[in-house]
Amino acid sequence: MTHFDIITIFPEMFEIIHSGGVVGRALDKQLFELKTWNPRDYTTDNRKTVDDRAYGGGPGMVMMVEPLEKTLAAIKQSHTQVGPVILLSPQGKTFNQQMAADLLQNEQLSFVCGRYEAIDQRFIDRNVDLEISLGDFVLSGGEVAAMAIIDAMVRLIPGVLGDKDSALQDSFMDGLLDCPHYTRPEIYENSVVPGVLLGGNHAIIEGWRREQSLLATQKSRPDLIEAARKKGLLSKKDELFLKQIQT
Ligand code: 9D3
Repeated sequence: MTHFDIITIFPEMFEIIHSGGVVGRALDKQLFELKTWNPRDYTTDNRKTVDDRAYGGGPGMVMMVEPLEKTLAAIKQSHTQVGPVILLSPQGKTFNQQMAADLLQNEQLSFVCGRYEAIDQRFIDRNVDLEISLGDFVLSGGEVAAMAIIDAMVRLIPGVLGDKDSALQDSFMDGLLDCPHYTRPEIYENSVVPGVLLGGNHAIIEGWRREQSLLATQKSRPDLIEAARKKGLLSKKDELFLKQIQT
């Protein structure tokens, strides 16, 4: 069972994980364990200080080494087997589905959520094994990123999703974007459901869905088409369809 240990000065943000949804249910079923650790609990001054001004000047505060390192020591003491220490950071490697699967091989993971402008580099150099970013945009801290990563990982734990959802996940793993989906009513105002989906011919429906996936991927993520091609995931029929739509 994977143990997620999260270092954060905002542990309340993680309470949302317990309430409802696929991940909340997985927690109830004890399919993984999640614990938050607050660096303020590992301070020694009356004000519980975890940040200070930057050497060299400049705006913004920097998270101090000692409270973070003491928190990490407490985490390590609480486990017989410890895994990598991951810092959520805009400087990190961009997260993806493959990283989610790879990280799940660990029995325990420690996530460090930064706040303020930065973390003292000595904490990073001495303790962090891997830095992960969600992408090129600015968040207020690492907490939302840690939740996104844990959500992606928990979905991959056996027993968390039903069989139907697992199959869906596999189809995402073939590297293309999903096709459009429809449910009742058949006509909404003037918008109709594509006729092919009402015909009941499953081979034709699957062919249409594949084409729609290729179309959606070509339109918003052409890089994924090229990646799928390199992995040999595109058939002759797929290539013919892509040639047809490029004009
Ligand atoms: C605007 C502030 N930046 C100065 C150049 C530095 C900065 C410090 C702290 C930017 C963001 C943050 C807080 N972000 C994260 O902790 C974070 C993050 C993100 O901002 N974007 C994408 N992924 C991540 S993972 C953690």
